Amino acid sequence: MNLKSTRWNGVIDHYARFLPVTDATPVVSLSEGNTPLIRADNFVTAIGGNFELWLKYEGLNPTCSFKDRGMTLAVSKAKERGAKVVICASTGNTSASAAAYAARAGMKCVVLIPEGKIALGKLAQALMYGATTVSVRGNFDAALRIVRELGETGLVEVVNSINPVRIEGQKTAAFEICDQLGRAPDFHFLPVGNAGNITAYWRGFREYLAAGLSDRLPRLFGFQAAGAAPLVDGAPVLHPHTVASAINIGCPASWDGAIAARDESNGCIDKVTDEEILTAYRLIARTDGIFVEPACAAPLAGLTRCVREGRIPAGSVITATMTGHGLKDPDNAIKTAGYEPFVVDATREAVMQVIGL
Ligand code: AN7
Repeated sequence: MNLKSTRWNGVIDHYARFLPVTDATPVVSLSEGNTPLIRADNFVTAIGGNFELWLKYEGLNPTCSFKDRGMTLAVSKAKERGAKVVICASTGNTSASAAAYAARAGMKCVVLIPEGKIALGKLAQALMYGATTVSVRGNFDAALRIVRELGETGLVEVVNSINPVRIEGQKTAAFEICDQLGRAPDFHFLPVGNAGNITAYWRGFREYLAAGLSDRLPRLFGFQAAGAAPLVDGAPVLHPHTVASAINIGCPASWDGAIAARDESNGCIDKVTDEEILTAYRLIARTDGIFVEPACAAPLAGLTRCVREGRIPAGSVITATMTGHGLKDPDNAIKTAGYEPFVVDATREAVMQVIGL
């Protein structure tokens, strides 16, 4: 017998040659990455398209968002440097991920979140992993400003995507998409908030092409929420607002990276309304059984509009990042579902009546 282990040991282990690590780097991993690429034909039919749509379901990472790809690297490098405290500002997912990886590394974690503006599941995660959780009376941009200032003291290690190794880790999602498809897609759609991820995907797709591991570059189509669309409007938004709390960001840190990704890929960055986001959010759950958080529905809403405007050539191969799991945000799910449970007496007849039998 010659059995070979197929165990997945995380993105640093799998893609080390593309990442800034050495044998001396203490790898802090939760076996993140290797998330499924799921074809969503029913959604394509529902929106009247004629192409392949593949969803990179990043909600199946260890803390249920794509942030784990960058956080494994950020925390490993922080540990390598001997840091004792990591800190971040977050709309929720970065804080959940930082808290988990810091716990695993035996480091203290401090997270700054905008008071009352993060989804319930994400708050539960930060608290449960034991992060010092600071609710700031202000928005994400204000919290990030404070984190930048604290970073300059040298006393704490910032693990927001202004830390360049975060972007390095996140580019592995583009590698995986190429590996899973056996090619690069024609288009890649994704939500845009602080703009680290669109920057990371563009770097990943380019590096894979340069290494001879893919055959083309996709056009990147990023979507912001209409109430928080600084990259589309061309100026920071002072008071951003959207139901998609993950991307409620008025002044993206990776502004230049996002614009370069858009322009160099012949792509676009556009905005969609909260109403369009919620429609797509519910639709993808109903048509294909894929439950994502509202931010992920921004690119799906954008794709819906692109189809309506005839901008997607027939037969295209399209991928889209579903950045976070639907269970992160139970409040919006229950509000948007449009159904409530039927409450009945505990009898067979009562249940049959509800079913209509
Ligand atoms: C589900 O957690 O910025 O454009 O502080 O959680 O790379 O910022 C989250 C962002 C998309 C946007 N989808 O990605 C944070 C944070 C989800 C997210 C984005 C976020 P970027």
